[in-house]
Amino acid sequence: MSHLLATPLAFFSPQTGGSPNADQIHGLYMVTLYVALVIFVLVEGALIYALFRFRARKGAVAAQIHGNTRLEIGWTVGAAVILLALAVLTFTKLSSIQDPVNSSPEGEHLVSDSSRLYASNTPKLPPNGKSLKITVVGRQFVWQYIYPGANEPDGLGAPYSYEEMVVPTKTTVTLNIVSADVVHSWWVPQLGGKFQAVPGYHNYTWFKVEKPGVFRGQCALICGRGHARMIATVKAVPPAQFEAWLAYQKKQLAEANAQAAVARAKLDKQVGAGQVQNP
Ligand SMILES: [Cu+2]
Repeated sequence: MSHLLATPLAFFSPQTGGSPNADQIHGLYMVTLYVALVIFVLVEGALIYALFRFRARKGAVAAQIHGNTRLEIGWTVGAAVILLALAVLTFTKLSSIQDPVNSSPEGEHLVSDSSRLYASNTPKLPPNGKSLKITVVGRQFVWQYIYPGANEPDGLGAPYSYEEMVVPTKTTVTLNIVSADVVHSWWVPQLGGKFQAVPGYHNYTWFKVEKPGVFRGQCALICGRGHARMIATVKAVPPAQFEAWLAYQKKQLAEANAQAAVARAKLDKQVGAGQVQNP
């Protein structure tokens, strides 16, 4: 029964399979969907039965009924009990959605103590406090990702990428979501819930991808003319491949900075240092 229903129901349910928090959201949704399905069948079944059984016939006189107290109390209490049960279930599952899990041994060497780098204590951290921190910057109209590995304590020289975020599998990634201009919304459905990128605020979420894959998302809040182009891709690769990629990004950035320094020096000579704006 459940697998027969699985395909059509997957159409109505949140995407899943990328990260444990997305799986928990999906599980919770499915419980509600099954309960709703049973109620739908019962209500519609009773309606169709009544339409057929009590349809107009020659000589038939409809019974005049003025309410049914027991029935009315019954469906009120029944609905309240279902609502309460779903609320209790949701609250018991909430921590497994919000709280990151530890990284697997394969990703252990990529994570670091996350608590000390946050100014506030709002972000949820894994039990061991260690995660791979990536800052997500929403800007009109592209997502930017800043990775650990800065040369300076103030964060300068950190590797970054646009649009496609590369992450290691088996590793708990915590996201610090910010905005450089207007409000955007970070959402890669297979990796969990939706979070707003608000100027001046930090929002935090996490995911942990088990198997290599590509997960797609899209800015989920209209943020201006280029909103439709503001796509997001998360590419999960094995930890070793991630390290190689990160090293390559750093190398490319260093090379680009070196070239820029040469160009800047040349410009200084030509027009004088004071004339160069935004070097
Ligand atoms: Cu946007």
